[in-house]
Amino acid sequence: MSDVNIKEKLESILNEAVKKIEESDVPEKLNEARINILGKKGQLTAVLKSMKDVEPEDRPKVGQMVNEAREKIEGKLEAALSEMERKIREEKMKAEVIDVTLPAKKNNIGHRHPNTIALEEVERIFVGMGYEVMEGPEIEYDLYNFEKLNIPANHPAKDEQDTFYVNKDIVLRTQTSPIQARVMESGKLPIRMLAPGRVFRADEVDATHSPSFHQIEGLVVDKNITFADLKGTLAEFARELFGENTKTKFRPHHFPFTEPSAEMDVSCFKCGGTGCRFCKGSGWIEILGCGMVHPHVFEMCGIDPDEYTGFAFGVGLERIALLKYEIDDMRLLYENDYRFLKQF
Ligand code: 2U9
Repeated sequence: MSDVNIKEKLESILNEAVKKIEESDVPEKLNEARINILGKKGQLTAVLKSMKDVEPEDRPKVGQMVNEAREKIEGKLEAALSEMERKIREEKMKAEVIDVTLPAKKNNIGHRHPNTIALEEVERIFVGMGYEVMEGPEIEYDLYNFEKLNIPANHPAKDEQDTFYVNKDIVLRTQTSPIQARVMESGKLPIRMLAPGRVFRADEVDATHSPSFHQIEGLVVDKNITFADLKGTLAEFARELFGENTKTKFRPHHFPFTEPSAEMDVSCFKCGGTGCRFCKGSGWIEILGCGMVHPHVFEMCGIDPDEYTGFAFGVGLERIALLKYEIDDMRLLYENDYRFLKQF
């Protein structure tokens, strides 16, 4: 090839290179152009390889022409790349503009559920009186949920209408009492415990019922525990929960697992007992069930009823939350709407 031909070839490569560089709009395309021209199999490299066909005396001149072409192309590639990078930086800066005068974005950290607030309050009161908080399985043996609590086979609570059966021996616990039955069986005495947890009953959903709700039960077992201990403890609990002027009243009741049994009412904390819409005019609000642990329950859980006595109580957690926070529909507690939850 003559040096004139090579000069023409170099000019055409240079023109094409300029065109390709100008057409490139992203660094990747520029790189493609670089490989096409200056790469191992690139056009300019091909010209260099053809130097062997050039007359020896022309080689220095041709070599110089090739080098000049390479330098020009490299210069243009470099200029195009730095211009592209400048534009990318500029766009990024525009997109990321920070206005330091804007108020900070608030992090939404959620809110404790009213049930949780009420549970922690009840736990605080009883832990303060020396109680321990214990948990147990939500899926229980019929034996612990009913049998050991003196609830006989023909009791209405055992009906399939009221209880979710997994099979004939296993149920979704209908109360948290099986926790206490298990603790009593473990044989460590005395006992002062709180048993909170989720329970299940085959109820239709309405403003006061749900197939899954929560209970807090309590149990005290020791020598010489009397009904006076029960009354004193629960009256103190009511005063701490609803205010120091809260009065308590115990009405006789029946539970299979306690004898005698009672329901405890508290004086209405809205009207102080004179009667209002909140307490439906009676001045009293029913709050919990309680009683002295039935001797038969003690026997079935391996405790001698001649040596030990005890009292137990049970309260619906949702009932406490609804009362304390004046919520009139239990379903609101299960919807978990943040606008509702954050009010408490
Ligand atoms: C053992 C012995 C006795 C737990 C008790 C109640 C009374 C009671 C209800 C309150 C509202 C259930 O959620 S509710 O419907 N509970 O009235 N519970 S005495 O007695 C026990 C528990 C365990 C071994």
